[in-house]
Amino acid sequence: MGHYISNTRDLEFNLFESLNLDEVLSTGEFGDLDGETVRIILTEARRLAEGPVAEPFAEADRNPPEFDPEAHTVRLSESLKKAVRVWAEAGYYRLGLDEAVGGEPAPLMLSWAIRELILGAQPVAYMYHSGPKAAEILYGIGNEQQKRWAQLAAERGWSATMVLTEPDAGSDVGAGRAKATEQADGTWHIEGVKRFITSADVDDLAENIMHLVLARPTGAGPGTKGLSLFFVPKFLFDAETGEPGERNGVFVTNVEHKMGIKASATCELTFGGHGVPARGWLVGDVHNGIAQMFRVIEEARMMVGTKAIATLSTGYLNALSYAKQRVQGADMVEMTNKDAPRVSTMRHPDVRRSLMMQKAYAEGLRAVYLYTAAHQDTAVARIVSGAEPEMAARVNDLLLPIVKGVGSERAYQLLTDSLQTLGGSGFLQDYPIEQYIRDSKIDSLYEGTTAIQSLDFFFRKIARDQGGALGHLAGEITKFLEKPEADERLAEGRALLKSALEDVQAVLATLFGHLMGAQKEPAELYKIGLGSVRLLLAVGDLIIGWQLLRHAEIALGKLSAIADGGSSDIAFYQGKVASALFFARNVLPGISATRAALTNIDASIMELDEAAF
Ligand code: ST9
Ligand code: FAD
Repeated sequence: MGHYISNTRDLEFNLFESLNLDEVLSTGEFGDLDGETVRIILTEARRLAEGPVAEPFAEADRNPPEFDPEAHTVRLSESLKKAVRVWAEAGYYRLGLDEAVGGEPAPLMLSWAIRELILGAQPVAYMYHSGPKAAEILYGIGNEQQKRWAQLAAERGWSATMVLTEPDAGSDVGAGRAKATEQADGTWHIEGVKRFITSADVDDLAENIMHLVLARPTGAGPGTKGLSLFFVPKFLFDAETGEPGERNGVFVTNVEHKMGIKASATCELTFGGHGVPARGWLVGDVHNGIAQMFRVIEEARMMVGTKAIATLSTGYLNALSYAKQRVQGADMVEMTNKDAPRVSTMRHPDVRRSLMMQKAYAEGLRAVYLYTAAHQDTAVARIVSGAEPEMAARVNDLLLPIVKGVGSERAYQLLTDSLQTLGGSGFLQDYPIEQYIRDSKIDSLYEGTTAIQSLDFFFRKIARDQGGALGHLAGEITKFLEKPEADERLAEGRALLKSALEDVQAVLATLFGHLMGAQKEPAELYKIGLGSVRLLLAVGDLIIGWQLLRHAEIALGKLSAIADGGSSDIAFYQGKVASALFFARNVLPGISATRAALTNIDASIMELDEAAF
């Protein structure tokens, strides 16, 4: 068996039983795609992901990209390239992609469900194949000529990068110094050094690379608003056919050695430093770089969160499989009987506690990213939460830092529990979990660290939105709590969810108090900075708890409808009910502790002399 264990049963549950995919498809918004076809697609994509795509996971890790400093090229392992090609040729990436760049109509929640499979099986393969998505974005924001180039790029299978970070500009993108100088022919010359650029070279996976680059035009102002977005191809190309020609002046000048995702080429990229100008084209003929780049960033943040969640899911399922087989010790109730039969570790309460926590977070976070994806299509959002198009976009915006920030933090935290389930064996490279942990640590770092996600969440997604999207979600949670026909068996879970909602509202009220207070006393802002990550995690737990209880209610309904006592679905639905109640009883009360800690935030550490740390 390969390393990757998918959970397509849960994906189907989310899509069909929770998010009403059949009703969504019956609107006709997505052509003649039907439920049966979706199930076949999921089965086939799973087969590919668990099979040839997952196969070189460890090998690609042990044989990372090799950099040739003379030629400025990167060599990738052959087996990894094969996995990338297998996935690309299967064409699942076309689902939900704009038809103008070769896509096919499909709800984005289906597209993300399929992306979970590759992100769990071989995440770097997904990244090496970001070209079509980049082409879609360029098509959306480019001028007429650039739209045509985006189509050529998609047809010809070019790959892509997003190029923001510099040695002195990481979280603070606005500190970027790469400069752009306009030429007489309307093109631009880009100069500067960017670092940590993913897939800046892809060996022979693609004939050309579209670098989407932020740089500051001569005379432009400071900060992010002074940055513009440039399309900089690796090779200059025939504008009509896309046929690559001369080498453009953008070269890989280093490849990093990393803790994880070693198979991903993380490169230093130098523009205009090798005697050849790096020619770029101003995207859309407008100087609006940061807003344009955020189209790419939003896509990538969703990807990173889904990657983390996919990894947690396969980590949990690997741990579960091990615990069912590993025999060690006696059942606790027989702990004094030295002749008692030995049992599998799955019988030990602490192993069960840990596995149930992993299951609850893996499935709860899956529900959250798919609920978010449901708000990326207006027709779907209306069915799922009654959100009109404008509100659907705001809900998606609000949830992105949860998917990315909470998804990555919880996945890394819980994956250490997956490893622990295997005891010492988990520490070995014979099992995939040590690699999962190394590979997933990056998810809380790139695309904006967790601190950055939390600030985005509070200041932009809540305060600037005047609580609109949050109010919509809170309204949905309240509707669930007050449903007249609610199942009594979930009464305790509902009560715990209700107090979690109240706790989160109290934390928000406290932080808003500091925001108001900052008008008179700017240092009040520190209190928000000291509490924002805990707020993000608390809201994440609240939404996970709500989604799990919603799922439990659906499961209880299904259980009473199942006549055949032998159905394998019985265990699946029972698991849904058990994990929802477990999460409500064991995690949601923790939000009260966050409330207590944040009610009276002590900001004195901001006054403390650095020498005292
Ligand atoms: C990275 C890549 O880490 C990781 C791996 C990628 C693998 C894929 C590689 C291939 C990609 C190819 C592309 C294909 C497509 C994608 C496929 C994915 C696989 N929402 O608050 P202000 C805008 S890359 C929307 O004042 P500051 C907005 O226009 C490196 N827009 O910010 C706003 O103006 P306004 C990732 C937002 O204080 C303007 O920014 N690096 C949002 O100037 C200014 O806003 C990071 O993520 C938003 N949430 O700057 C940097 N926020 O207000 C992290 C801002 O008028 N740092 N805008 O609307 C930050 O995010 C900072 O908070 C900051 C602060 C830079 C925004
Ligand atoms: P810093 O910004 O120096 O942050 C250091 C610490 O300070 C963090 O804990 C951070 O949370 C905290 N911090 C910083 N500012 C604040 C603040 N205002 N408030 C609170 N805390 C703060 N970039 C690209 O452009 N393209 C890519 O393709 C790409 N791929 C990458 C791949 C890898 C493997 C890696 C490691 C990075 C990649 N990056 C890429 C860069 C990545 O996005 C940055 O590393 C990230 O944004 C953080 O920037 P930094 O590393 O400079 O950390």
